[in-house]
Amino acid sequence: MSKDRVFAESFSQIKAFEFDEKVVAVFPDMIKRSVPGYDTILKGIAMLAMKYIQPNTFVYDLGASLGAVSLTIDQAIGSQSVVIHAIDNSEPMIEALQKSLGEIKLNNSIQTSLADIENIPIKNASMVVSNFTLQFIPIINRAAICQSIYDGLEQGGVFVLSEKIKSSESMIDYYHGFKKINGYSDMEVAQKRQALEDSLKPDAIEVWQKRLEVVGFKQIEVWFQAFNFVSIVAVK
Ligand code: GEK
Repeated sequence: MSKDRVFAESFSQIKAFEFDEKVVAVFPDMIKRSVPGYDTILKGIAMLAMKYIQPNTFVYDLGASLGAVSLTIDQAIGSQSVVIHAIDNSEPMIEALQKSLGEIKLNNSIQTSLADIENIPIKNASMVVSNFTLQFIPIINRAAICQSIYDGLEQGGVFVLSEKIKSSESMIDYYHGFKKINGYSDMEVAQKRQALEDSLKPDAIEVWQKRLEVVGFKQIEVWFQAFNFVSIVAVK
């Protein structure tokens, strides 16, 4: 696995963070060292997939990146004639995902789309997952996407939403300590924080819970939290 050194050099000017070729090449290492509990969250998604996915339905992996969620779900549920829609608007991500899908045997079908998740229709879904993606959508558009997810789910279907959340300065400080333990320098942490400033806008957990309630979800539970990272399960 190639090591993430994207912010290891000192830059005189920090460009906005992008999911470009440089990031794609180190993405598995980056996400594991940056998201507390990433592997546990994938296991939780596998468990929820086994519980909620119905045969012959659609599953949506919003902001699929290199397909970790789609592949985990496919493995977890076995052959169920499900179509997993893996959607991402980064061309290098989708190209790398397509390449790796060509090399493995799947139980179900994974269909990749290079698209903005704000423009894709969601229908006949038994599971929708956004594993750290809605945080990149403009805040003003988040309610509408939650509504389209709710509307596209079958009754009894599940939405799993993982997000970096707005939190206290002390929690952010603890999180930066976690990144240092994972081998990032102070400079890398500071430069990444600056690069993400405009693109990743965290909402408070209460804001997310309310938004999910307003669109119609009845059972909304936080099933994972570490530092300023959470994963919520919402059932229709
Ligand atoms: C994982 N889920 O490994 N439309 C489509 N894709 C988008 C959009 C958008 N509007 N905005 C951002 N993305 C993955 C990790 S990463 C999280 C998800 C992170 C895509 C973007 O290109 C990137 O691949 C992904 O969402 C977010 O479980 O890097 O913090």
